[in-house]
Amino acid sequence: MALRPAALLSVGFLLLLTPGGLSHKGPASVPIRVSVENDLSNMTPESYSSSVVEGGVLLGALRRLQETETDFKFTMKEDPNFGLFVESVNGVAGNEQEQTYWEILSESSREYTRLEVGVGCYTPAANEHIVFRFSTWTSEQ
Ligand code: B12
Repeated sequence: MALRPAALLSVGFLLLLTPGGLSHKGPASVPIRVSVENDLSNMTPESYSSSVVEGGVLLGALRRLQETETDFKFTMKEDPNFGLFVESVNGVAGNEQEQTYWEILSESSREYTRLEVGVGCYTPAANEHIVFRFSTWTSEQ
């Protein structure tokens, strides 16, 4: 049976009245965990919960974390070729002379995988565990 124009209009109004019916909800939020490890300075590891918008980059989660957690802070510098390089986390900065830097890893079942891009490009998956580990680099890296 074909719906008459009046009936179609009523259905349209009902959809508009339904909570969230035709409204644009925006992208979903994806939870992630962020840990900070610094064995070089013998610091207690810290773990935080954050989130990115679906398809969003890790940088978004770090910014959100910095806004909500008083004990999490980070700084970055911009590289002309590769984008954003994390210089310091929680007040500890990498050092050219000492060959230290913040390595970024993804942990799953105690397996650590080094991210292949920086925080401005990496898209975390839901419930991913990102680890910032203060590390030393060698000239081969
Ligand atoms: C050496 C090196 C490093 C050294 C740099 C130390 C130093 N002072 O030399 C260290 C170990 C610190 C490093 C770290 C990382 N690196 Co690196 N690195 C390199 C490598 C092998 C050579 C760079 C170089 O010396 N070029 C010669 C000099 C003369 O040129 P330059 O422009 O001055 O080099 C600078 C930039 O390359 C910068 N840099 C190095 N790595 C990275 C990574 C990012 C994301 C940024 C923004 C800048 C940057 O540091 C160099 C010295 O200042 C390149 C591979 C390549 N072929 O370029 C990868 C490379 C640049 N690194 C890469 C990555 C992914 C990382 C990390 C994110 C790895 C990780 N998961 O931790 C981290 C950065 C984390 C953070 N804190 O933000 C990727 C970048 C890919 C991308 N599209 O983003 C590359 C291309 C390797 C790859 N996967 O193929 N890296």
